Amino acid sequence: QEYTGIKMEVVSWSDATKEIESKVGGRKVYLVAATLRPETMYGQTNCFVGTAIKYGVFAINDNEAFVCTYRAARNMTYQGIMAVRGQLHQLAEIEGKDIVGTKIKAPFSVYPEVHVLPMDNVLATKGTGVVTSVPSDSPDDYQTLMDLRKKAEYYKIDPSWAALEPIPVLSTPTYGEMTAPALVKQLKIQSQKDTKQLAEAKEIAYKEGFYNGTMIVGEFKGMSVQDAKQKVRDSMIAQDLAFAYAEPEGMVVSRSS
Ligand code: ZZB
Repeated sequence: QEYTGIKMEVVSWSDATKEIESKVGGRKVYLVAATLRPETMYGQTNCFVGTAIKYGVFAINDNEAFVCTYRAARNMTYQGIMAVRGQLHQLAEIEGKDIVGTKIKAPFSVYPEVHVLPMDNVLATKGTGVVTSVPSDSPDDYQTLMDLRKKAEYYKIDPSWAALEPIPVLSTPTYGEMTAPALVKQLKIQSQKDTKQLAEAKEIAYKEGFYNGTMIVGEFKGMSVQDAKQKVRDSMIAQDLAFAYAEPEGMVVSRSS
């Protein structure tokens, strides 16, 4: 599984993670989100972590550090991402619930800065354990964002962190410019706990976006999603806003299986 690792630079830590700053040796710190949809990055409104997941802060070199699961960092040491092959240098450990509220940059997004929010369905065993959120095109992201808005207090978030509106990124003949909200409505999904319907919605959204989608924002506006996908990815990587991250064979656990 070839992901794109999106580098979301920390702008300001949440109250519960303020002490991290003293542990990173002046490095720039990035939350790293693994995505299969680099072409949708224009529509990021927030980022998700699992509240019960443990994350590490790992040095990449003298200047940069990544926040992700230990498992993902370990994999990265064999992919030329860290300075020394096979060697992991952990600077700190953080719990997902504490990262919530941190403000980070969202590269290529219409919204330059976004907040970290909690999601029930983040898997510690997939990608980096950090998920960037594109509510226009990901049913899971859209539904979770709606849940958070409805029950901000229950989820222990400041409502303003979930206030950014979904941005139309691509257009499809069947679902228009907001594929995810359209599918959530059509499949009568009520909350992020409706995991079966969400898996189905995700499948449909992937296919519809990939085979029939046209970009309606950004540098590749007017281009088919099939053609734009790699170009957006290459552009992000060339600007050092992203990198290739592969999940070793047999380690991929899909929410839909
Ligand atoms: C942004 C994005 C925009 C995504 C979209 C999807 C969609 P898959 O196919 O099951 O491998 N993801 C990544 N890591 C995790 C995790 N640890 N736990 C839960 N979800 C995770 O799914 C890959 C996608 O699942 C990734 O691509 C990421 O969300 C999420 F418009 O990144 B995506 C129709 C989907 N649309």
